[in-house]
Amino acid sequence: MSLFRVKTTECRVGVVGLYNAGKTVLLTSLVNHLDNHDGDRFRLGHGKEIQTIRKFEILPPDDGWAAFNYAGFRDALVHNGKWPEKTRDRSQLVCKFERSDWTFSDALLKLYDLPGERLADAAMLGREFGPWSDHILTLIDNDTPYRACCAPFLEAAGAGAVAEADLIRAYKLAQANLILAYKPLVTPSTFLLDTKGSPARGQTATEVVVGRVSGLNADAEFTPLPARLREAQPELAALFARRFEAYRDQIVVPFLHALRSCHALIVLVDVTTLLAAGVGMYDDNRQILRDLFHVLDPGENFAETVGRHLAKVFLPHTLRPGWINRVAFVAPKLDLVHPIDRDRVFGLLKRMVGKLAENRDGLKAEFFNCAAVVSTKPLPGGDADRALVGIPYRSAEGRKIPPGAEQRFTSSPIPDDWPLNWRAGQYVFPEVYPFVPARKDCPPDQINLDRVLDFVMD
Ligand SMILES: Nc1nc2c(ncn2[C@@H]2O[C@H](COP(=O)(O)OP(=O)(O)OP(=O)(O)O)[C@@H](O)[C@H]2O)c(=O)[nH]1
Ligand SMILES: [Mg+2]
Repeated sequence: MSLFRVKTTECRVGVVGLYNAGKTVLLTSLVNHLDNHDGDRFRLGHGKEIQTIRKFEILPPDDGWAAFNYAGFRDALVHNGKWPEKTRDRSQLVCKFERSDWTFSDALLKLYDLPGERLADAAMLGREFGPWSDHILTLIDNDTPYRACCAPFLEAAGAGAVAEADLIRAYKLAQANLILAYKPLVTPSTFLLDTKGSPARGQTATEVVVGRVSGLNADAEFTPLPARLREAQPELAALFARRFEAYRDQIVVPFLHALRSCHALIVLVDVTTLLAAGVGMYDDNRQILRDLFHVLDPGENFAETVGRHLAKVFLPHTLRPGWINRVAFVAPKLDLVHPIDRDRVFGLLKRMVGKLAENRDGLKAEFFNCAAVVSTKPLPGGDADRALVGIPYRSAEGRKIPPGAEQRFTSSPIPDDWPLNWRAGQYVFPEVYPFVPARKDCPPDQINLDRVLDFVMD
């Protein structure tokens, strides 16, 4: 520590978003840029002057947390041209460094990664079984595609008296229909990604349900229960309530408490996937973020603002209280969109989640369009048909293909505003292999990732 660096400023940042939104890639690229910082390629301090990072080191994670596998992800990206594997459990990366624009303090940054599937359970926090059931059933009732997917369950739950096994079977079929309709609000989320990290697979609902559980394990399954059934079958209601509570305490509480104690959140909203997957995924993503903001309650009142500033100056970082007062909303994978459309991605992001931020008192929110690992180039002269160049990752039929030569592909034009309705497949943004220089100390090209970090560490 230099003579003037008399303290450490701890900054806890949670990264959240639906599965496949780009959280793990963003974190891997971010840490790679901090580890091998080049002030020209990763401009901190709001870009006014070139800033430097010194003495970067990775520290062990806090108790109870698995370490984020930065070295493994970075190695796979570089040497095998592989994107990181999907996240199966929550993890944390702790690192320490000095920033040239921070004169009196060095930085202790704690970053949290979790599987996107778990966000669908956010509504369980702070709710008992009855209110959670009502919340989920109201969502189903008021959404036509949801009602259609959940028809088997609604029918079973509407019968006079129901057997536990029939209800669970019907709910699992309904959840499988949701997965096949690209609707991510699947809860309990262990149906989609079980506690061992194995994801649901299959082409039909009957295939998807094989071996899946709706709860902690096969002996602790539950479903939401309508108020009428909770009254008519109190033993079943009590049994499901016990299983729900065990699930909530083991699966949901640990990661939501960790997120709640963060100073800042990076909320990824994958605009390209929402356009590609249809209006149902857009609606669910908004609902999931609404539920998440309800339980995390970001923002602060005047007393908390004063308390936070005082604590920053007078308390050691280990005793400093934490609550979320900054949220960076990020539209990732910007390199999959042609440069002439990139401002529109920013516009769509703001349009979709702007209210979420506005409605919170004392919350500082900013919006970014961003690429963590730029893996395409615009084709010169290809503006009119949005032509890009990259190494294709999937065939036209959606099968993964081995890495080959760079190819020209086109991405869909981005609309000025969200359409009123659109179907899956109407917009296409082909996946590409990552482009990461083999030289380990040369991080990938990024767009606006530096601005995101600047904002959340401010
Ligand atoms: N071209 C491009 N693709 C990206 C970028 N970031 C993510 N992707 C793509 O998005 C996929 C998912 O990224 P992840 O970071 O694993 O997503 P995640 O949010 O961690 O997903 P879960 O672990 O399932 O919650 C990757 O496999 C890439 O195909 C990017 O900056 N550029
Ligand atoms: Mg991940």
